[in-house]
Amino acid sequence: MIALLLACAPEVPWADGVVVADGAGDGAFGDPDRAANGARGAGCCQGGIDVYSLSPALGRTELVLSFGTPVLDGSGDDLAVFENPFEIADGSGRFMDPVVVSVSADGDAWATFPHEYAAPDPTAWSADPTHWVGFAGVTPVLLNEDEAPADPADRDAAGGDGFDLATLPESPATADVLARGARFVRLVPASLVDDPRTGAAYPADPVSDGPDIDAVYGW
Ligand SMILES: [Ca+2]
Ligand SMILES: [Ca+2]
Repeated sequence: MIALLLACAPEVPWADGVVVADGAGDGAFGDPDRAANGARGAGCCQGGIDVYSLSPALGRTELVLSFGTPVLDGSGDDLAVFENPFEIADGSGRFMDPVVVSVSADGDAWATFPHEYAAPDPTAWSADPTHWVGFAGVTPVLLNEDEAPADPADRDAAGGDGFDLATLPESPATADVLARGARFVRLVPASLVDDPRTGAAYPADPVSDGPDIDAVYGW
């Protein structure tokens, strides 16, 4: 019966399987299913709350989700990550929690999307979104499955950060993704990833407690 129900479950355009969520369960935003249930963004100027907090302080160092159907490399972007960044009311910049995004065909070999922190001082935090190139967790989320449905592939309508499988660096993992599609997506807080410019981890906003993942869509 369970197998029958699963077989009949409607296909959703977002990654709806939680594969790895170490440290999940604590706190108000400790349920990783909130990252696997579609996006419920809160618009330009406030952070959505239908999210899983990928908080390094709580031992949450990565989140791995799976797609029901592998995402193939089509024209332009192929997937989008929705976190909960927002414009700061006083105009001083954007509240962001940058995320490094990787994909895999088999959940074992990973290909990471190119990313670069282009701030003049790479050792200091910048609230300018143009300095965070190729990261997720940068663009506010307009798509809301309940209140503001939108094409997740339309950046102007949906918000979020788009990624193109064709931009992955050449590697065996990339070749596998391009041949079979991306079945898995891995999200890691940038504050846990070393910047080759500095040899140290990317800086985080001092008031941040980690990225809040709302959803990842593929098409
Ligand atoms: Ca593509
Ligand atoms: Ca969500």
